[in-house]
Amino acid sequence: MSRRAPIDDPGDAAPKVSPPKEYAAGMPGVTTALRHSWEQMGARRTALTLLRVNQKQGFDCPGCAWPEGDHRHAAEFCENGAKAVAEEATVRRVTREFFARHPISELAGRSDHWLGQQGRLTEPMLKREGADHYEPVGWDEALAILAEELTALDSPDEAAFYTSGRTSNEAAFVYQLLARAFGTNNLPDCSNMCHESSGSALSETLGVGKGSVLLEDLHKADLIFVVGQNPGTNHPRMLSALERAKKGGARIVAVNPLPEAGLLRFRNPQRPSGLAGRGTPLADRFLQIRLNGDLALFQALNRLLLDRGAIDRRFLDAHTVGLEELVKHLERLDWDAVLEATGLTREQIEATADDVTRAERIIVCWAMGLTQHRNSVPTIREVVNFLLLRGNIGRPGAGVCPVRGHSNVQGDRTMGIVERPSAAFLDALAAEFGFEPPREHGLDTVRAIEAMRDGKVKVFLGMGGNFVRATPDSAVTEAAMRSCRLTAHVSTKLNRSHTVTGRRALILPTLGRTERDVQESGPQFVSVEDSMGMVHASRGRLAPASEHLLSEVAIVCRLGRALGLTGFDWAGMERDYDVIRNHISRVVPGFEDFNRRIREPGGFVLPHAPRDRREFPTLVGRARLTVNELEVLRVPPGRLLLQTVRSHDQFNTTVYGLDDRYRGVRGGRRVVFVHPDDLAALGIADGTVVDLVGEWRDGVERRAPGFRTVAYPTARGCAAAYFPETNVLVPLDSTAEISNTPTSKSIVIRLEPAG
Ligand SMILES: Nc1nc2c(c(=O)[nH]1)N[C@H]1C(S)=C(S)[C@@H](COP(=O)(O)OP(=O)(O)OC[C@H]3O[C@@H](n4cnc5c(=O)[nH]c(N)nc54)[C@H](O)[C@@H]3O)O[C@H]1N2
Ligand SMILES: Nc1nc2c(c(=O)[nH]1)N[C@H]1C(S)=C(S)[C@@H](COP(=O)(O)OP(=O)(O)OC[C@H]3O[C@@H](n4cnc5c(=O)[nH]c(N)nc54)[C@H](O)[C@@H]3O)O[C@H]1N2
Ligand SMILES: [Mo]
Repeated sequence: MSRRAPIDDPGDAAPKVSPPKEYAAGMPGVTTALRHSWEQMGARRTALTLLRVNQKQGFDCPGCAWPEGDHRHAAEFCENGAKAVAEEATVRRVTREFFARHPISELAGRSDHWLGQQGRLTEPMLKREGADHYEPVGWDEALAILAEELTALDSPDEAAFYTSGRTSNEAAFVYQLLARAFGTNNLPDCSNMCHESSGSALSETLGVGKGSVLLEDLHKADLIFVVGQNPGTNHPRMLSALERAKKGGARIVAVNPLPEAGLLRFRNPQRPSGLAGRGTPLADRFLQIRLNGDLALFQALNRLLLDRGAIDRRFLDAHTVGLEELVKHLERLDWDAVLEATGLTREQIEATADDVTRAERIIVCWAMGLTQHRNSVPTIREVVNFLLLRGNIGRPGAGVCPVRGHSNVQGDRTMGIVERPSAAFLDALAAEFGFEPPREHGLDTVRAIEAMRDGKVKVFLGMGGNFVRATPDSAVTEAAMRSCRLTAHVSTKLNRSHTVTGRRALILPTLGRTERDVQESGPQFVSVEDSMGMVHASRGRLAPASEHLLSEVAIVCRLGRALGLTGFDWAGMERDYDVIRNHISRVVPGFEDFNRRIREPGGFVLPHAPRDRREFPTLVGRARLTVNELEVLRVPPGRLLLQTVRSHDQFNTTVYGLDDRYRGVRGGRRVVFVHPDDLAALGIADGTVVDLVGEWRDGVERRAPGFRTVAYPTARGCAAAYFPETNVLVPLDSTAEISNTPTSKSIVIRLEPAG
């Protein structure tokens, strides 16, 4: 690890800090959105592009997976959606001259922000063995090299096919088909680092690994929990739904170690009064929980519901198993452990239970604050217990709401991007295409890194994403990538993964959501599935960033041909995406008559048995209440528990800018938020520059150098800093039970004054 700050962000060393904001969006949000867009696109392109985001004839916002309502505003986007669009629709370009000027070794020292600012990739590039530069290469040659390296492997399982969650349904479907036709289920994806824990917990307990609520349910709920989520930054349009729920009388309970601005107050930029007014207070109750305290909190609430006889016996008898064991377990609840784990008082928890017993329709929303801990799966199972106890699944205004990240991460899974496919899915694929797909389970993200490290995976192909920056244990992961024979990335923008290469490397530039996709049969559209199981079409209108771009679908189909995978209609699927959709309609349940229904305005909603019929397709045919052991995560004295979060100015590894407006940070990202009393106890002043040093059982020193301490009202004993700068601290083998998700929200660290 180098101790120097990134060479191109001089301001990064000295961020300016002011008190955090108490409300989200409103006028500052609108002006920031427009400033970013103008900088990247100019005024005319800004107007043309932003007006088409999330419209029924437009393109799906490439930002988050929050659904669009039925009544769309002319401007159905948010500040951060606008930044995501501007990032893609930018007029800046990365050309062959750029790569001639900048050796790869130099690019590897640039910050994520600088790399992203260079603009859109314009033509395929190849790094030959031993070279320190990328050079232009034609598509045919690029795909021939990829095919040659894949074919030369001793086994198809020596390849890994990664996917990030922006890939459309059509591209995802052909991509998983290609991997399986080639012979492997090695399909790691960003979900492995994201909502895998939710999928694991929900499939086991409810039989479906997705959320059970629609947007209108949020409007009808009378109590909404927002747990481990920062919607003001990451799902800004969710605030409109919460505001509407409140107008209808709902109460909101926010559970978070940080007093996030978006949870406290909201000024709706879609309404004139929202720009200047005081805005709507959102959270009625703010539970400032310690990191990792949520299992304890929900267990305590469940115990109180039992004590008060406030459970729905009829529902439980008719639809669930496991009540007796759960009751026995909760009777032994250790309140001291609950208070220690949560950092809350018994009164706060009792008062929350009062909210619960008064509510008829409850929804629990959550995101990464619940999914990225060692005990995430048990924690989410306990949330399911909580909802089941009062019959809050499968009726209007109630249910589970894991809020997804990438705009099509849920759809990619539905299309078969999963390393452990079900037998039913493989059977359907076999029947449709007349081949025998591999049955052995493949590698998830963490296992793929281990396999590269151990020389067992030698070719890496990334469909989008930024693998070396998004994954944990940066030093280990970078070495693993460098040991590959070939690393190749289908990308829109330059990122760090292009600079940490195997012996040979390829950059395969592709169309973005905002762009026209014209194939031999004419203009194409693609489809996506949002966080609530709504499937709809997305059509780009802008001219492609370069004439040399291919769509993701075209790249995959041409690779299929280059690999000589016969018996698949690669050319036909590339020519006309309707052909792909016809295949999907026969393979994936819920997509019957896909081509007709996707053309209906607004699309269609996928079936969800628990939501629609209170049927639970688990192994036992009923919803399962589960017994989850409460273990308090104790941190040694003088240490803190660190969570790694997003600033307001980034999309995962894409850094838009160096500000985090709501948290009061400007002009820098190397900050660590710590409670003032913890700083005092450690004898470290606010504003001191420290190294963050990870402590893990393997004794390896993991150090993230040069972070400015910021005294901040977070929960005691907890710290927060931004990812990806802190990924170096997340040990590769520190993962969640069952889901194997890196524990990016609970890392034990110490602060060392920088030398
Ligand atoms: N603008 C923008 N939008 C995005 C993204 C982006 O980077 N930028 N990323 C997209 C993606 S892929 C995803 S997955 C989502 C992520 O959306 P979020 O999950 O909102 O993202 P994080 O920044 O990881 O924030 C985690 C939140 O959980 C809280 N938290 C952390 N640990 C705990 C805990 O133990 N308990 C509780 N109760 N709370 C905790 C943190 O304080 C923080 O508020 O957003 C998506 N949308
Ligand atoms: N420490 C820590 N680590 C984390 C997290 C955390 O909270 N803390 N969060 C995790 C989560 S939730 C996630 S989802 C992962 C994200 O992991 P990834 O999905 O791998 O990362 P992104 O930063 O979203 O990927 C950005 C890149 O995608 C490419 N791209 C953008 N649009 C397109 C497109 O339309 N097509 C193609 N082909 N490429 C495109 C661009 O080149 C861009 O540089 O990170 C995880 N890592
Ligand atoms: Mo995510």
